[in-house]
Amino acid sequence: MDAGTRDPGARPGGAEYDAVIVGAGFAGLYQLHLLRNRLGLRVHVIEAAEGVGGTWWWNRYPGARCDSESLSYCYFFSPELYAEWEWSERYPGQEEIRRYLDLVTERFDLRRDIRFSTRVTGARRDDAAGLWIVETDKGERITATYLITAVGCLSSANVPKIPGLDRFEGRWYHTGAWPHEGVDLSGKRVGQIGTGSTGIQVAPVLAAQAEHLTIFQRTANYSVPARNRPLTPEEKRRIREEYEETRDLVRATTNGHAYHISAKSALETPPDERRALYDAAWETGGLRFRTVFGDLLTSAEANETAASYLREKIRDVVEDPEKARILSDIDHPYAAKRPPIDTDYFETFNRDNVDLVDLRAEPIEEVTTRGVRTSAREYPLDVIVFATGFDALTGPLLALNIQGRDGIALRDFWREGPRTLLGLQIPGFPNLFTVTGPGSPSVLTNMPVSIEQHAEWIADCIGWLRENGVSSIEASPEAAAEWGAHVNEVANRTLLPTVKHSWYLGANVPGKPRAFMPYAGGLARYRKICDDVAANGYPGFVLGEKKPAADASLTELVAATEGVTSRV
Ligand code: NA7
Repeated sequence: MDAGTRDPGARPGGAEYDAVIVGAGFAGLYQLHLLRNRLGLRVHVIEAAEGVGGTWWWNRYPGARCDSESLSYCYFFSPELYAEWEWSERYPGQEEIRRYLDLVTERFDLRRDIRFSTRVTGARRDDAAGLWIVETDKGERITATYLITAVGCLSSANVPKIPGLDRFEGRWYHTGAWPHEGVDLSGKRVGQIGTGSTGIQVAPVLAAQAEHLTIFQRTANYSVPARNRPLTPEEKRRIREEYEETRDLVRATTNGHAYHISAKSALETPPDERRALYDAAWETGGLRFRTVFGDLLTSAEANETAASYLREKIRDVVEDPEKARILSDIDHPYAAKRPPIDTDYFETFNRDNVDLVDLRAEPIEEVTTRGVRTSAREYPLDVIVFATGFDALTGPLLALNIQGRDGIALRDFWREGPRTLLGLQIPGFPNLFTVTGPGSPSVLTNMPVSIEQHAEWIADCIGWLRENGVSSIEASPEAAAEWGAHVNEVANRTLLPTVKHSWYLGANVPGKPRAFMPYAGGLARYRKICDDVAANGYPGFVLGEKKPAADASLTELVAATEGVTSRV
C-alpha cells in the first residue's frame, strides 16, 4: 500500500517518531524503506558510522569478501533493483557490497532519514507514556513508539584482553575495525592472531603485503577453496534472467543460499561414490561443500567422512610436515563451527615469509613492547592483527543499554543468556523488535535473506497493530520459554553445540554465558512458523494494555522464561 493511503492509527504518548531504527546496514535500510515508503511512518535511523553498510562499512581488512555467492547476497524485494545491479565476481567483495548498499540508499531515497556518526548510548521504555526514549552520544533524547534494532550479529569486535597490549610499541588492529585509509604493511613483521573465517581470508593477503607474517593459531580449522573468479557476461545475463527462480529458491532453502542441502546420507553412500562427490564439491568450492550430504551435521560418523577428506587435503597442500600437522590437528566436526572458505590459505604456509605458532602448545602469555610472548619465546612484531571475531549476537544488543518495562535492564534479564520469542521480541520489552536477534536463524544463514524475512515480518506486524488500533506488542514469557526450549532442542539434534570454542555458544568471549544462540531448525521452517503466528493474530504475544506481567520484577520475569536460555 502506498504511503498516505493508510490510517495512521494509534500513536500513543505523542512520540516524536513512529519508529527509531538502530543501524543502517542491510537490515536498517530495508526496515526504513518498508516502514516509511510502504507504511508511511515517521522513521529515524541512527547509525554510528559515517555511511551506510553496517558490517561492510567496518570490515575493510585486506581481502574482505563475503562467503555467500553474489547472486544471493542481495535484496530480493525489488525485481528492478535486482536487474539494475551487476556483481562482478562469484563472491562480492567488501567495496562492491558497500557500493551496492549506496545504490539502494539513493534509489529508495533513504539517506534523508538516517542520522550518521551518532551512537545510541541507551534506550529506555517510558511505561506511562508507552514509548521508547533513545539516547545518543550527541546528547539527544529521541522518542518513538517502536524501537527496532538492526545492529547486526557480528558488530561488537572481540579484542582479547592480553596482558601488556597497552604497552606494545607497534600498531595493532582488529579486522572488524580496520582503518579506512588502509595500513601499509610493506617491510613490516606482522603477527596475526585468529584463524576463523576472517583469519583464513586475510592471511594470504597479509603474507603478500608484509615482510614476514606469523600466524598464531589456537584452534585448527577446516577450509574449502572458495574458487572466486570474475563472472562471465553469460553468467551475469543468466543471473538477471533467473531472478524469480533464485528468489524463490533462497526463500525455500535451509540456509537461505541458492542451493539445497542434499538428502543423501554420507554413511549410506559407498566409499568410492562418496569420494567422487567430495572431489566434485571440492572443485566447485565454497560453502556448497557442506551440502553434499544431509547427515553431515547430525551424525558424527557421517561428518568424519568429510572431516577426514578435508584434513587430507591440508596435508596434501602444506609442504612442511610440522605445519601440516598443526593445521590438520582439528578438534571439532566439519561445519560444526562456521566453515571458512579461502583463496590460497593453506598454500600461504608454503611461503618463506610465513610462520605458524601453535597456541595449544605454547599459549600467549603477554604482549611485550616488542611483540607477542608465548610460554616458549618472544615473537618480535611491528603490527598485530586481531582476527579474533566478535561478541556475537547478544554483544551488539547489550551495547545499546536497553531498559524495558519497570526499568528492567536487558543485560540483567539476559544474564544467563538470551531469552526471546522467535529472535524477534523479548518479554518485558514492548514494541522492541530485534532484526535477526538471538533465537532466529541469523548467522546460520545467508544474512540478507534472513534480514528481508525479519524486516517484512516486523513491518507487517506494525501495520497490523496500527490497523487494529493496538498500542503495543510484547512476547509473553511463557511463549518465549517454549521457543527457547525449542531452539535448544533443535540445536541438540545437531553437532553444532558439541564444539567447545564456538561463538555460536558465546564460548569465544570470556565470562559470556554459554547458550546456543541461533535457531538451527532452518530458515524455511522458521519462516513458516513466523507466517503462521502473523496469520493467527500473534499468539504468544501480549497485545495492547493487557500486560499480564506488568508488575513483574526481574526475578519473576527470569523465572517465567526459564527454559528460554538454550543451555547445552
Ligand atoms: P571467529 O570465527 O570467531 O574466529 C576468531 C578466531 O580468533 C578463532 O580462530 C579463535 O580461536 C581466535 N581467537 C579468539 N580469541 C583468541 C585468543 N584470545 N587467543 C588466540 N586466538 C583467539 O571470527 P571471524 O571474524 O573469523 O568470523 C566471524 C564471522 O564473520 C564468520 O563466521 C563470518 O560470518 C564472518 P578459537 O577457535 O576460539 O580457539
